[in-house]
Amino acid sequence: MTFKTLPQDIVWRNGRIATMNTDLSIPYGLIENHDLVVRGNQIVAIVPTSEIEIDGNQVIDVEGRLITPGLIDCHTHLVFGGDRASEWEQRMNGVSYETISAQGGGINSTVRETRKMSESALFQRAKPRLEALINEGVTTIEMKSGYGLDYENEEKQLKVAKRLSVAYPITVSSTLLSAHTVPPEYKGKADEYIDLICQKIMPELWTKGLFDAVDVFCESVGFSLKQSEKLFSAAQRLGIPVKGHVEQLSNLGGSELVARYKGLSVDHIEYLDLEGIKALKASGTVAVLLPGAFYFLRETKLPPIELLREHQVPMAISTDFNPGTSPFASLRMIMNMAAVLFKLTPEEVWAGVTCHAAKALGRGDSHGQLKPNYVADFVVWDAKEPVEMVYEQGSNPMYMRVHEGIITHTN
Ligand code: DI6
Ligand code: FE
Repeated sequence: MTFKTLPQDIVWRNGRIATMNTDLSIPYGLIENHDLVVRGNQIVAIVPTSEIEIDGNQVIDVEGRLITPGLIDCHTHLVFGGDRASEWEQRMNGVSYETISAQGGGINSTVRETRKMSESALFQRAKPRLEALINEGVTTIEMKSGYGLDYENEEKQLKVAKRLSVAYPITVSSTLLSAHTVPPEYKGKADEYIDLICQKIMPELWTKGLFDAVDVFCESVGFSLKQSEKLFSAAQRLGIPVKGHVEQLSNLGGSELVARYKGLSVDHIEYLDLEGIKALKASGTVAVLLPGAFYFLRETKLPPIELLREHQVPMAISTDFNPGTSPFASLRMIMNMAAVLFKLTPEEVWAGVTCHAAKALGRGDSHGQLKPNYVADFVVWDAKEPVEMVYEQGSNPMYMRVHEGIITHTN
């Protein structure tokens, strides 16, 4: 049967198309000799070149290059004030974390700096990082609050994320992470702070449409299981999807909690156990792996990759870009780390930054794969094989970048 295009369609021809279709049982869902047909911001067909009837369309010949879905960075703390380079220098010179904390370092130093800065200043600070990610092929990114820790400053961070999504050709998912740490004015009163989030920050900023999901740092140095559950049940009453920073430094059972609330993702999970994995499988929650933080903190406890694989829990990977534990504005480099440090296969790495990352953002039915009715977000690479983008670092093989059907970069 022949596919007939409409005059305004754009036909992408002669690509090796790594569809990342989860239902195709070929590596990377890679197909050749097919045309990718884009109508407006959507893919309408991927059909054999011999079975298409073209009527005055624009045909773009990519001359045998590789086409993949745009990269999705599903966990970042991109918007913040100040930096922690000097603090890190101290650490590298042997000063202990306790001493640095006692001097006012750590997360709360970023909170102080973020609170001081205006929305415009924060926007300027985030720009180069976002541009770096866009320039290497990222088309969807998640950004968390969590350095404001009061109503005004959490709102300010989320507004910056919104402004970035308007100023740049990129799709932004925003996450409320007010439960990142207890702010100084609530020291020793974590329960009261959780109440503030549940009663004011979350419902009011949700009503303003400033975020898409709620996150918590469930850890002995963050919030307890009980406090996390209180947050999740308040979120559930408002119909807000949840996710969690869990099992990063110890196993509190945060993954099972997220799973019980049918959460989108559990992130970090070095200390995840079999019970947690079974719960994730049952709830369809994505396991988000963050090798940048693992590397930067010189961790040695690996996430349970083999068990996740065995139980077919979808694994995503992300930069976790943040000033304290993962100052890496390169998802490509993180892809390499996921393979080398976490022993993911290159195909798993690709799924981790496309289809599975989309699912971690609740966008699994519209992003992260190349197939009809999906958003036309893709990258044409000056490469033949998907492994090349995992393997070589430092050079940039991005040849063209397409966001919502529109070419944003050409080489
Ligand atoms: N886990 C982390 O690794 C980061 N946040 C979190 O919940 C640390 C963020 C920071 O140090 O600023
Ligand atoms: Fe994080």
